Amino acid sequence: MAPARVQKCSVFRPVVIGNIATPLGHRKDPASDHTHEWTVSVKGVNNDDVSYFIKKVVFKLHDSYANSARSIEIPPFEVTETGWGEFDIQIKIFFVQEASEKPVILYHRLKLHPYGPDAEKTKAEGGPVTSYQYDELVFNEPTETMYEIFASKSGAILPLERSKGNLFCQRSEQEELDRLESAIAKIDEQTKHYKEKILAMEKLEKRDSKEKQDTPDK
Ligand code: SLL
Repeated sequence: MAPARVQKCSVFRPVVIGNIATPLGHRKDPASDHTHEWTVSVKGVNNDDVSYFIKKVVFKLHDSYANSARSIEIPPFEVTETGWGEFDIQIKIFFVQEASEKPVILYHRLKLHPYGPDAEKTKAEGGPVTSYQYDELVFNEPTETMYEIFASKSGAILPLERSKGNLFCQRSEQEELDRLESAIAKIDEQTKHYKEKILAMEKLEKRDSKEKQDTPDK
């Protein structure tokens, strides 16, 4: 029999997926083309436990890796490897049996090389490169058992401020909203500007064609 579900209820849990990569530097094996060591992971924000709702994670690596589907059944849900190239990692998240949910598939582009505004600096220092993204797993109408489990664990509320090791917090969320708001205002302003420009051009064109009509051919 299908498990009873809590109607009209939605519960979410934040997760952080991504990778850290470090150049091998002097640890590089001259006989191998591998240049970096990296770890891809699925974690809770602030390293919160996620194993009460995630049962296992299957990381599907590039086919150039032996046993490219890595199934991790106990936390931490992560895979450490060495390699030379960046590629998309398919991350299939399986939930605990009580959830009675299908697995969810997310993707992460493995990053080895510095990017963004500090790229040159990070490259020069040879420091680690990180690429993490925040996501929310949503449980619509969770089973009653799962609802009880969620209710017994707090975990949907982000910390107020950033800390070493955790970038995702209420402040970063607010900063993102502020950036979106100012980007929208900028686009509105540009749209207005171009609309006015088009209207002015249309007006000119109308005037020109009217002038042409009014001037009889000689
Ligand atoms: C690229 N499309 O060309 C990507 C492929 C492949 C990454 C990246 C080594 C695996 C191994 C490795 O880093 N593969 O030797 O086991 O950049």
